[in-house]
Amino acid sequence: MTTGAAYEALTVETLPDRLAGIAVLAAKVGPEASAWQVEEVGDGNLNLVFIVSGPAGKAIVKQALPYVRLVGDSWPLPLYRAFYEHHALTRQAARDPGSVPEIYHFDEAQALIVMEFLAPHVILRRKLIAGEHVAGLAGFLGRFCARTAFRGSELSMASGDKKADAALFAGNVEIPAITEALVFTDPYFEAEMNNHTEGLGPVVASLRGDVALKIKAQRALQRFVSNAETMVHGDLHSGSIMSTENDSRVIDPEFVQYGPLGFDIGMLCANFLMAYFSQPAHRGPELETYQAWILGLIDETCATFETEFRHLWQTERTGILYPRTLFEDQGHDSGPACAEVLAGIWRDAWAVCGIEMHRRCLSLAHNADFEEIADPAIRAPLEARNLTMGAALIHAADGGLTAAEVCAMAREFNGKDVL
Ligand code: SR1
Ligand code: MG
Repeated sequence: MTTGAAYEALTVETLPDRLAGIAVLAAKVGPEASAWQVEEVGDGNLNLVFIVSGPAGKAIVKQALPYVRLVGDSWPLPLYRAFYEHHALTRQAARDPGSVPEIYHFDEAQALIVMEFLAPHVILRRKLIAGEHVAGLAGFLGRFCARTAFRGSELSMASGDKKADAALFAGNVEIPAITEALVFTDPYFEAEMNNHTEGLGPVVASLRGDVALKIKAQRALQRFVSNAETMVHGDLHSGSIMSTENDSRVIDPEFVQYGPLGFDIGMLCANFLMAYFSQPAHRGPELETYQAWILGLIDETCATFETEFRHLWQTERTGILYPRTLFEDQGHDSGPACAEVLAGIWRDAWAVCGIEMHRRCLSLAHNADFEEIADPAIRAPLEARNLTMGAALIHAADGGLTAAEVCAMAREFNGKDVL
């Protein structure tokens, strides 16, 4: 039993003995810890992830390491991120039931969460690289983003509850600080940990020389750190989603914080766009059809987000913001107010989208969509399309872009020889 003991990272060898006393884990996997099989499968940048299997079934044990796994112990990182991930998962489960894995047990001192083993789910990014389809994905993600955004904000929550939550998550300092630097700032100068594909030099120089772009990226950062509108997942990319051919869940909200309503959906769309731009290196004759499917995902995710957000506006607007007392009770339609809130969400979302497209090619943590293209001569021109579209998005974000316009931009950049 781990409770009360000083933190110690688990290994496949020590896990059965150390976690044997967790009744709910024994119930899920089997009563004899000596019969458990343990495999460490963490392929993310930060944590240990174990699959524990036994005669009764399987469970996941996720444990934070006291440093950034991707870099090593030269970059310490607080264990408290497991505490915030646990609280985020609890809230996401309440705000969008069935959207996240079930939590069985949380041990704060060991920074570990025992949770549902999702099967046969795999990381969505792997499916997008493999050219697989996921039915219902856009609807699921559009609803997830809308429900967690709306229900975590003062559009819905009592002001005191929202303030208490914002105060709770305000303690998550170092993890969002990674986003503040790696996502919003490092792409735009020669930061120490940056790297980019050879051959991209001219594109990178042009982005870094674009002062107006840097101002817009910093403005987006200002909103990210200062606009505590809702509880955001904080790292909603295709590696934070697990899917089968027709079911999906969101995982890994350790980057949770209070932030702009449009942050998660913006980051998500960026990862769809990067999947789109990388496809020529991964697909054969089905390239066009598959790329069209990815753009359809963006369109449908955003349309579902809007529909669900408007629905919640009509049915669950119980917070202090845009109250019925001020609109419906006065015989005034609140539709224009909802439209204005949505317009602000999309302004933030498309700016974040462009910035995320930049950081995944220029900053520390690249994504497999591009990284698994072994030949830099193939990778660089695809990344160049992605980078230049990212810049166009950031510049255009304030102009009331629609998802359809963003998809049209993607088609245009996909046909460009940028390098
Ligand atoms: C040092 S952590 C790098 C990245 O991994 C996480 O998944 C986040 O996306 C973070 O930016
Ligand atoms: Mg993660």
